[in-house]
Amino acid sequence: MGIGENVGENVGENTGQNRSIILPTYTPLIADNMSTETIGQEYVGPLGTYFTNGTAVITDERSHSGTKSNKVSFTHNSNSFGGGDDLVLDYGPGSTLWYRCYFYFPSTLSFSNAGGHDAWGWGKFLMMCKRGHISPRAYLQLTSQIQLDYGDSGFDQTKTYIINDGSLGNCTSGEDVLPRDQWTALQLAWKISSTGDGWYRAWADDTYLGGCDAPNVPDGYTVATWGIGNYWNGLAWVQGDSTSAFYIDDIIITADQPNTVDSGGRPYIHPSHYPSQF
Ligand SMILES: [Ca+2]
Repeated sequence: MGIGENVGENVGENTGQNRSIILPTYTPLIADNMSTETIGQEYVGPLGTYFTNGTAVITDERSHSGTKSNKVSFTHNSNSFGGGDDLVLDYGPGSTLWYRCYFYFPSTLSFSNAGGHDAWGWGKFLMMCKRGHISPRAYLQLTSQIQLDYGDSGFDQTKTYIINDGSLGNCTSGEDVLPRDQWTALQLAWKISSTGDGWYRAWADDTYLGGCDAPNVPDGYTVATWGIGNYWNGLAWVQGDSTSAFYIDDIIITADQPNTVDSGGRPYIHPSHYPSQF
């Protein structure tokens, strides 16, 4: 079963109160539906310190819950940065962080790039790392072939991978194609360890994309920084009829283990969980 085939009526625009199978009982670190943000202004985040460099702006063009979402834009032939922030506390070995966002990727959105710099077709999306954006960083990445225009073969075949830019290669199969023109929940979890029992796991809606062992973190390494669409390394490729903006809504980050599990019994933030439920 592919991403998006099993979400049924849980996904749709402006659904707001999607049916919840089990209400959340955990306490999140971040839960943001953009309701306190100002349309037309840069996203400031729940702590008021989110850094976007002008690329993330609140809009009412579409939303997953309520009336607002965060519209992230980038430009052709440029490395773009979707922004990031730090959590209040730091999380070291023994902690697990789950990080979930809803994304809306238009069918015209280009995930392609010019092929420069060090990313080679990767859009670095959900990101977690040491406070101050210090590596090694864990990413749920979205990838595409280089220099594709809208309509080119493969343009809509964007795949998902987990990587760690310290010492880990791709750890998911990359067989799952990202849905377009619908809200999709992407989620990355990281069990932080220095003793060999760490892991990464990823989901799209309620589909488990895969996971792998996480490298031991260095001495003194803790996780506090989180980022979205954090960055378009390799220079974005926006040519022909392709477009360069996507939407984010309903962010949840928790170090308190979710009380819902996927079909394999793995704890995760259920797609039906919303910031307004906390
Ligand atoms: Ca919203």
